[in-house]
Amino acid sequence: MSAGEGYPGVGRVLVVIPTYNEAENVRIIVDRVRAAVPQVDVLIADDNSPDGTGDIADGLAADDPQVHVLHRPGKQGLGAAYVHGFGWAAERDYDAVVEMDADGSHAPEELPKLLDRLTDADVVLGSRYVRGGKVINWPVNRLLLSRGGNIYVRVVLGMSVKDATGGYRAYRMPVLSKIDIESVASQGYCFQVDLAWRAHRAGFRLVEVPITFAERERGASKMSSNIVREALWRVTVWGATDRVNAVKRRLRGRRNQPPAA
Ligand SMILES: Nc1nc2c(ncn2[C@@H]2O[C@H](COP(=O)(O)OP(=O)(O)OP(=O)(O)O)[C@@H](O)[C@H]2O)c(=O)[nH]1
Ligand SMILES: [Mg+2]
Repeated sequence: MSAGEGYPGVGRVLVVIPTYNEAENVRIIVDRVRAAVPQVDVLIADDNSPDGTGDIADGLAADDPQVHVLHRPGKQGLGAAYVHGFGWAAERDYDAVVEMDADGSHAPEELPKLLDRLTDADVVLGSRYVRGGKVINWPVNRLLLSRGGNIYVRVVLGMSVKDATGGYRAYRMPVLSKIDIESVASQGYCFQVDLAWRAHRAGFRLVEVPITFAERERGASKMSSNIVREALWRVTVWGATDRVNAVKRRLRGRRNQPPAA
């Protein structure tokens, strides 16, 4: 079992890192996390990467009792890997989980900033789009897609989060059980919006802290047009459902009001 003694004010923390073909990155990211915040444990959730990422991860775990590996049967998307990893954390009584990409876009050196805010929040979102947040080395089309997507999410869902698609986050464990994480089917970017939206609707306290997001330097992106289409479609459906429910509630309230004297 892990040796992590816990982060002050938060408790036992598991950093879940999903990987698919990240052989060039996995050792670097794990080393950076362990050096930046020695109290936290790491779980690599690998989807049987053909490039041998899982074997490298096994080597890291063999050398360090705070590093663990979840071998999954095949590529099933980022969302499924996180749901599996969070279940693994719940079974082992962690107090909080962190989402982090393997490609170096999320700097482990910024993790203390996220965990420090978790002492008075339920969910902490690493945010590129609050004051002090930055994006480094992204082509203009990628930045426009991300900013546009976040504006769409804000307008359609009416949620005041500035960066709902970002994937550098910390959650207290009770949030995940309350929002029924096992039932989340969204993948890609949509997985991030889905979790923020569920936590927001359940009344949890979400806070954003500025992060510097850097484009990956090694390995290939798994971003695709399907991921964008999925997000657009699901967010639109959630927003429409929410509006319809609000109207129904208003009508029900009016019906239950006593007639004017
Ligand atoms: N286990 C697992 N991990 C995945 C899967 N798809 C992506 N990942 C991982 O999720 C993280 C984010 O994926 P990226 O390819 O960097 O996608 P992105 O950050 O949206 O795109 P870029 O900004 O272009 O890199 C990385 O650590 C990937 O290895 C998957 O199907 N299964
Ligand atoms: Mg990336």
